[in-house]
Amino acid sequence: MPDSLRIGLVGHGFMGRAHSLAWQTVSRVFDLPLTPELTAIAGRNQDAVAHAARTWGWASHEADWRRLIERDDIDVVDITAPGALHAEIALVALAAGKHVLCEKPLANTLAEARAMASAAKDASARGILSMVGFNYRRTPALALARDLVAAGRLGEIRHVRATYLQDWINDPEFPLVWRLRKEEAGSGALGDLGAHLVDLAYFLTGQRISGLSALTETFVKERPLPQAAVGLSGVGGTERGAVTVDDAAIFIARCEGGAVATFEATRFAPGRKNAMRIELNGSKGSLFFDFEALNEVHVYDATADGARSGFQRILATEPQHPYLRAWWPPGHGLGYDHTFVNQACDFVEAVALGVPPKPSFADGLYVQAVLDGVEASAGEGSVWKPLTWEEGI
Ligand code: SOE
Repeated sequence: MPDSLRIGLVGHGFMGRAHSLAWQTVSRVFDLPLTPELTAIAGRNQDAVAHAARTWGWASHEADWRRLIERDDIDVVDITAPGALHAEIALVALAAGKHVLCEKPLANTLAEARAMASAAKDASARGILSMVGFNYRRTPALALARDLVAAGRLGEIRHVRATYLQDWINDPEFPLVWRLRKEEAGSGALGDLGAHLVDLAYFLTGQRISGLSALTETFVKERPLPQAAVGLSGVGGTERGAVTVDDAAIFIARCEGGAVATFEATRFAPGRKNAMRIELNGSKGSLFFDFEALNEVHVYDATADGARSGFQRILATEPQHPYLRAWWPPGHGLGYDHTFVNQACDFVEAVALGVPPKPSFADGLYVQAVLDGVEASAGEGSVWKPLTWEEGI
């Protein structure tokens, strides 16, 4: 029986649930050198974290993440708390000699991300490893797309075209949850959705962004406070608060390898629930991926016989495709949750081998620098060519 890897999870929201499922499942699917154990989960709300421990199979629970990190029966700290807590928890965990998996984006600010990347580099010299949870990299079709680009199948990459569209706050009466407050979330659609696009563009092409121009918009400027918050103030449900993050972020960029790119992240695309799409155009061909059909990647070979040209739909479910060695027979498909199980597999294998996993905190710092650049560019009003025209032309 492989040795245990004792996990301590911080947070019990959507990501806490996804990570719990992944830790429960990963050693039942992949043949791993270490077996993750769900040792403890930490959260501020005692009733909620006790319920999460029972429901998701954690052996114990803590009211304070600091107490969890102090325990000598914890090897890994998995951070799924809101972004405002990422830096403090990661720095304390690394100093305590715990391996760290931190949800994306790495931090709420560039300064925090720099401190985390520096601490992770020092910790790595002591054999303490860390990774950022850009889970979409673990979608087999996207991992296959990366391999095709790395093998030169698209030639020189000239365009990256990435969009991530949701609509869960299109209703102006949706309450002012933590993701809509800068002090908790750092940014809005930009950091929550745009961070995935920035990381994927680098993951797929190996090219980093060297410069950009951006705009952001907040369509709904204030919202009703969440009932819990109102309850605390004792006032009836009429109190409202200011939205302090972007609802949408759009930016154009140049990449180090010569590609030009467009990025769009919004939570105001009615009907688009989790629609992430990325397309690459190169000198020898193109490919596109749409998360709403996440087992497929479509590839166009510009060097093929014109009479037979067209996009080829590759169903990334063959045993030789990334991660599929452990899953189902061809054509049975994977889902969103499998990206977290695949992520847990990569993390456990890296820890067992003592090899720094990717994406590293340094990769997370790069993404944070792009997010910071977008907000700086948007804040300066971008380089806009004002357009005027005379009526009746
Ligand atoms: C909310 O927008 C969210 O849960 C993101 O935070 C995740 O990263 C994304 O995978 C799904 O949507």
